[in-house]
Amino acid sequence: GASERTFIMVKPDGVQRGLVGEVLRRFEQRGYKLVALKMIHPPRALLESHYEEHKGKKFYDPLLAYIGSGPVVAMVWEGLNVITVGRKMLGATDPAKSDPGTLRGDYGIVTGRNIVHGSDSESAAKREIDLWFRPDEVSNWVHTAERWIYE
Ligand code: YYY
Ligand code: MG
Repeated sequence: GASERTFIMVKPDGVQRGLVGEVLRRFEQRGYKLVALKMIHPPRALLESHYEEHKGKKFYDPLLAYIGSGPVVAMVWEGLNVITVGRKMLGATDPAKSDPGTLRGDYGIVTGRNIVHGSDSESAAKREIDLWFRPDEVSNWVHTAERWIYE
């Protein structure tokens, strides 16, 4: 929908490689509205909850070690179809299968260092936003450029 929201996170490799600005720039310049943003070194319990669907898989332990290895930049973006379009802007889970022009396709090489996370469905987006942000950390500001972005 028009005021759909998604959870996007620059992973520790993206932070270390100086890609925070690049991720922000792409969503901002596309026309999406940034409604929440913070840097956080995620505690283990938060990551267990965030990645609960992957518990028991062979990549689960390395995944939690990787995402817990340093600060991440967590954000919430709002706009028309931002969940689906955001996933397209990220590219495929495996950067080798991501098209050039996507974040993972431009900056990543392997799945285990794929720079950025994005919610994959409406239910995941809601769950992840509620997990990472308190309601008072999300800003309901008026995006005055909206009339030049939407018809
Ligand atoms: O949603 P997305 O991040 O694109 O992929 P998921 O299948 O949800 O996996 C989450 C995360 O786990 C992925 O971004 C990297 C890591 N991972 C992995 O290291 N190896 C795999 N075979 C699959 C996923
Ligand atoms: Mg996923």
